[in-house]
Amino acid sequence: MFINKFIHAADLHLGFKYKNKTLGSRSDERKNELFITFERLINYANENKIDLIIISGDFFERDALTYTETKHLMSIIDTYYGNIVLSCGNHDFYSDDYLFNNFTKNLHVFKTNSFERIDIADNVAIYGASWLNEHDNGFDTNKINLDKNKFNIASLHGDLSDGKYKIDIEPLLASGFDYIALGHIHKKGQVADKTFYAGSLEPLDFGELGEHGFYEVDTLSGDAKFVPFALREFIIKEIIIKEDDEFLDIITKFDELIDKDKNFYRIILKGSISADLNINKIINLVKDKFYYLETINNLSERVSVSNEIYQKILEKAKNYPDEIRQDAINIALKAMQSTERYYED
Ligand SMILES: [Mn+2]
Repeated sequence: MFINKFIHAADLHLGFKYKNKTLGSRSDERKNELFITFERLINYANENKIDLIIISGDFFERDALTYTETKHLMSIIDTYYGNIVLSCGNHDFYSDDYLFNNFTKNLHVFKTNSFERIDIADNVAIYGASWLNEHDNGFDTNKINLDKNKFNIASLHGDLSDGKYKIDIEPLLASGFDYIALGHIHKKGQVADKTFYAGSLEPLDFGELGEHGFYEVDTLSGDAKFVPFALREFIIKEIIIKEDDEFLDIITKFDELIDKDKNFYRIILKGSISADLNINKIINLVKDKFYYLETINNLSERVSVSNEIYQKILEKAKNYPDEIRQDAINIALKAMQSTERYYED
């Protein structure tokens, strides 16, 4: 068999539980969507004739995945004509009682923390290692003598910078791999020569902004193309409200946000708002346009009195002692404000 293309994905975290319902009423739906996207990934690979999927760890949540979910996962894998190669991460570390042992023919799992080689095609060699416990794995990553007639892939789960998840990338770079597939950091991107983090396939929370998906790698050219694939994005945006913004201006600022019916939005409200306007009422009016909306209110309330009245208050306050002057001004402004509104009505 000859493999033209393969997919590098990581950090699917299937079975992930939103403790304390951190995404509110969308928590259970999001958990389910992680499975849906894995199924979409398999369909994508089937439709595009991609023979190989490499998953660089945290495929599932070892502690959380239920028996029913495990069976569901197996049934999805069974629909794939190609092969999946998994190097386990800290969330799905390998042990003898591993869930997937002896269940699926086309799922190949690295079973030690030193490099093993899996051959599933004539032109490709896949090296990888797995986590054997939750902490302090200590990969053995020595320089490897590669068969340069093949496209050599390495797959690992960990962090290139210091810390307990550290992996030493130098021996791998020195070996001359054609592609190094990493997992653990949930943000996609190239981090060294031919070395990529796929990022989480679906972002899990507001700590994982931006596009999410997988890399599709061509074994002839060596090109790695990022394919955006996640169903939703987590977006944090500021809305700045100006003192003279009126009700409709503020509504428009919410309306202008894109894909409101699809993405997870966290809006940080900044600036100042006229005291005549109730921001909570406005949020209640717009929130139905959003799939998910949470707001952080950093607004300062503007007191709306005419300049003439404001100057009068300042004039009176001059006679007050320094310590209480500002408080007196605020109290007077609040009082005048209600009076003004009364007459306006
Ligand atoms: Mn992870």
